[in-house]
Amino acid sequence: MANVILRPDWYVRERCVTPERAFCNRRDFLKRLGLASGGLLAATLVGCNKFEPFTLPSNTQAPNPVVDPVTSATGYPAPRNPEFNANWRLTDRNVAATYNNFYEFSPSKDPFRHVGNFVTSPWPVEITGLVEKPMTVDAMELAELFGLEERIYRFRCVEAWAMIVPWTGFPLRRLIEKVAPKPEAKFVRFETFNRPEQAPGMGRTPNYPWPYHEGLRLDEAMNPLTLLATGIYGRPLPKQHGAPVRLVVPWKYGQKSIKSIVKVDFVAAQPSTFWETLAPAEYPFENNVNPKVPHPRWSQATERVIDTGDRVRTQLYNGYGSYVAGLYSHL
Ligand SMILES: Nc1nc2c(c(=O)[nH]1)N[C@H]1C(S)=C(S)[C@@H](COP(=O)(O)O)O[C@H]1N2
Ligand SMILES: [Mo]
Repeated sequence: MANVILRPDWYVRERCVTPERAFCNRRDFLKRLGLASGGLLAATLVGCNKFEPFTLPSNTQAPNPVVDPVTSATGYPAPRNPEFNANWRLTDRNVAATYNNFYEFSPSKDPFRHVGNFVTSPWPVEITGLVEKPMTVDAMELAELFGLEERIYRFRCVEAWAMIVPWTGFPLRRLIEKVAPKPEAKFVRFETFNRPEQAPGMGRTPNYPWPYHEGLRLDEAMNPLTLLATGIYGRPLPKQHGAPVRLVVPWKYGQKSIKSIVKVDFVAAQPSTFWETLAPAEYPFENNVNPKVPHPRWSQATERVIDTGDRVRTQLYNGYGSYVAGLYSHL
């Protein structure tokens, strides 16, 4: 994987393979972004068949209100873990911070416009359920308790877009070992905050099964790849990325990587998930990245890199088979 630099030979230019609809969706998105952000991110579009990536503002050193979180935190930047230091081209951080899924705030890709009233400190996280040593810890204390490191991971949404970003965090496994699960604990259930007054998307979809919730098998949660992330691009998470603490499970579709976690619950039976409850046929609990299993409404064979627009082949387990294939060898 270390030789996947800039444009490996399995890259195909997006215009060769992207369906018309994907182009037009992105064009709308760029148009909206360009109009409402007052030129913060300028997009250049030259016809429908050509895509120019974002032009960054020239003063990239100046604080950017979209991507720079207001809170200060210790431990940044964290040392990069050399095991996850592949020489991949990172996704532009401005693009990553303005193309998000966070339905509590917006069903479009623009949660960054709607997070203004979201309060992320103090932030108690309850770790509970079938454990010997339940605890409640503020997100600000996680760095001191568990340490922080940086890891560059591929990230793949079920909607067939992808990015490569440096997360700051620590293996969830460390937290699990600290609370000591009882033998009956077989799954871990995660829950997001429930504050419609701070999250305008919630009130607009009152029939959704809020708060957002997700789950992993205990062995998946214990896998060394599974991260609790508090930062991205060397800084604390901007709110739209799931401040102050989120999950990152890089071999599963992005919806498993639940944001702004308030509760981690160790349970005996497989928990429901937000998206599985909404559309069980489309979003099974396991949700592993697999190019051969199409979504009922689209192919998963390829994915679009969000900043360049390049279309690349999707890899089984998002390329992390050497870490996780053993979890599924019974299949
Ligand atoms: N609480 C919560 N977590 C969430 C979501 C959400 O809507 N609410 N969306 C998920 C989906 S579908 C994806 S692809 C990732 C997107 O993470 P990013 O916006 O930081 O790239 O967050 C996941 N975590
Ligand atoms: Mo997603």
